[in-house]
Order: sequence, then C-alpha cells, then structure tokens
Amino acid sequence: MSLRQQQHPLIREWANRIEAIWTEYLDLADYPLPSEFGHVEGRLEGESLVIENSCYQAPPFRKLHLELAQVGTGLDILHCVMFPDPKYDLPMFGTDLVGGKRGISAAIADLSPVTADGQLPTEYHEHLSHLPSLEFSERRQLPEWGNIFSEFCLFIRPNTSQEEAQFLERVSAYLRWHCQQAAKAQSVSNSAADLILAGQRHYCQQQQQNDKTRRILEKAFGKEWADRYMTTVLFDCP
Ligand code: BLA
Repeated sequence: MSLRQQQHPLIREWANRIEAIWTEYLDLADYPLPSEFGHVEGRLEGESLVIENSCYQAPPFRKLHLELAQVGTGLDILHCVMFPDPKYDLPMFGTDLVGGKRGISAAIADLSPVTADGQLPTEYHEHLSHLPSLEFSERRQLPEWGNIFSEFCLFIRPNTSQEEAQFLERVSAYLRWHCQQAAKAQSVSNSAADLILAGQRHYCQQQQQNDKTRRILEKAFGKEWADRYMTTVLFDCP
C-alpha cells in the first residue's frame, strides 16, 4: 500500500490535487533526484520515518517537488515547493501540512515573493487581494524566519472538516492561478534574473532555519544527512 493511502485524509487529498493540477496545466518531465533520496527510511526514537519524493520539471519551473513523509503511524507530513526557473519573475509556491491521528496541527500555503522589494508581481497582488476573505477559528503565528512569506500566506490549524475543506479550496485556487500565470510568463533580462535568483536563495536560506523540520530529520538520519537533505532536496538553489 502506498504511503499516501495511510496518511491523514487532508494530506492525501491535497497531494492528489497538487498532482492533478500539475498534470492539467504543465508539461511534466521527470526531475532526476539523487537515487539515494527517492524513497528513504530511517528510525526516530524507535519509530520508523518513511519519506516518498516525487520530483518533476516543467517549463517555466526548474523543479517541482512533492514529498510525503510519515513518522511511526502518528505523524504525517506533506511538503511541496515549486521552484521557478529564475529567468521568470514568478513567486515561490510552497505548502506544508503536518498532523496525525488527532488532526492537522499546521496547514500552510503561500505564494512568496522573491524580488528585492518583497512584493509579489502586480497581477498576483491584484488577484489575491480580491479573493473573498475567509474565517478560520485558529490562525497561527509565523516564526521569525517566516518573514519570507506574503501577506496572503495561509497558516492555520484547521479545527473542523469544514475548515479543512475551506483550506483545500483556497490553496487549490492559489496553485491553479499560479500555473495559469506561469503558462504565460515572459523571460526577463539577465540582470533581472540575477536578482530573482538571489531572492530564491534567500527564500531557501530562511526555510533551512525551520528547526522543527530539521530536528525530525536529524533524529532519524543524523545531523549531516539532515543538512544535506535540507540543502539539496528540500531547499536547493541552482
Ligand atoms: C512546521 N514542519 C513544521 C512542524 C513539523 C514540520 C514537525 C511543526 C508542526 C506544528 O508546529 O504544528 C516537519 N515539514 C516537516 C518535515 C518536513 C516538512 C519533517 O516539510 C519534510 C521532511 N515548511 C515547508 C514549506 C513551508 C513550511 C514548503 O517545508 C511553507 C511554505 C512551513 N512548517 C512551516 C512553518 C511551520 C512548519 C511556517 C511552523 C514553524 C514554527 O511554528 O516554528
């Protein structure tokens, strides 16, 4: 049985949606991850940690990464980042779901700016600021490294299946819009691409400071492996 069949239903549904939207809008080709990182198993305090990675490339994206992980049978994780080719002025789409039997504790998704002024492209800002505002009973506070996220970042603990459904609908809309924008993106000058690349690097450096992710990986696989994984698989930069 695949890992996703055993995971929290919201994780399974979000993973299925991400792949369906990618397939609908993008021309997917395999992205070669180092083979040691496709399917990974380790042990964390006597419990197993299983990681399954899917990785694609599709213009104008350099890399599309979807990771599902499970610690023991109690903690389920979905992680996904879309890395645009820096020749295109596109934000970073990122999402993380963390939870288990007692529900999802963290549901986050954002379209994050990478330009020096910290602003999303005008069309993104315009579109996102006109989406109807949503009610969630528990919004969560971003950690300090999370200053990379946009004002449209959704970070909640869903408390009802209705809130889960509402999260899923809104973040699917983010992803669909992003794929539509990407399909018509025009490449920028070399000097603009240099700035975008610097912005992507900064995004990755901030994400690498997430101690909650790092701790889980370190406990199961050791410090060195965790660092290599975070800098070459989760948040690498060309
Ligand atoms: C939080 N990420 C977490 C938490 C865990 C992980 C255990 C704490 C959950 C909670 O506070 O309720 C673990 N996440 C993982 C692991 C992987 C993973 C092990 O992806 C991969 C192997 N994280 C991302 C991306 C975003 C992100 C793409 O990978 C956002 C776009 C955000 N995760 C994120 C944030 C927190 C989090 C903001 C809360 C951190 C905090 O409160 O300090």
